[in-house]
Amino acid sequence: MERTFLMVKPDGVQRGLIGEVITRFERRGFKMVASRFERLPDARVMEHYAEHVQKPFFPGLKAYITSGPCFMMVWEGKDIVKISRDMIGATNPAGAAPGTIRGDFALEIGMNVIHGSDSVETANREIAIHFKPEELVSYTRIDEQYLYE
Ligand code: YYY
Ligand code: MG
Repeated sequence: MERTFLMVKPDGVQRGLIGEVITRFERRGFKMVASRFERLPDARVMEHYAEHVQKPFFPGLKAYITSGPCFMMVWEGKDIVKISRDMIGATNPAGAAPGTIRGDFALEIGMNVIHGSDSVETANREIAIHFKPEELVSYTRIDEQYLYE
């Protein structure tokens, strides 16, 4: 089953949106398989955002993402990478559709509430950066027989 890495960023944590984010993914039928609440160490920020380290916005991004704790999660379900990106909405909340997390809760590109992996390959890379294999819990959700045909 496909997995993705999701992270409520410091603005989402400070604004009390952890529960809102979890509820949206739970109700869609996805299954949380790992989580951790922590302030990200610098080294892991560099690894996580390796593709952005050289970009002009990176110093601001690094300061923001380490400004407070994040809520890190691994979620599982059919087509979760694409569906979760659709649920999260466009990177710049100004262009994020209403009904998406960013479209409902954010205004600016920097503080956009949540991170989600953008491809299956990225998801596997990001899960490995933030979690050990033994931290991922395998279990059956009781409603799976009414979610999967
Ligand atoms: O995957 P996603 O979070 O939607 O966007 P990315 O293009 O990967 O950028 C990561 C992160 O960097 C974005 O969520 C906000 C921030 N950022 C920024 O502050 N300014 C930009 N011009 C582009 C991205
Ligand atoms: Mg990205």
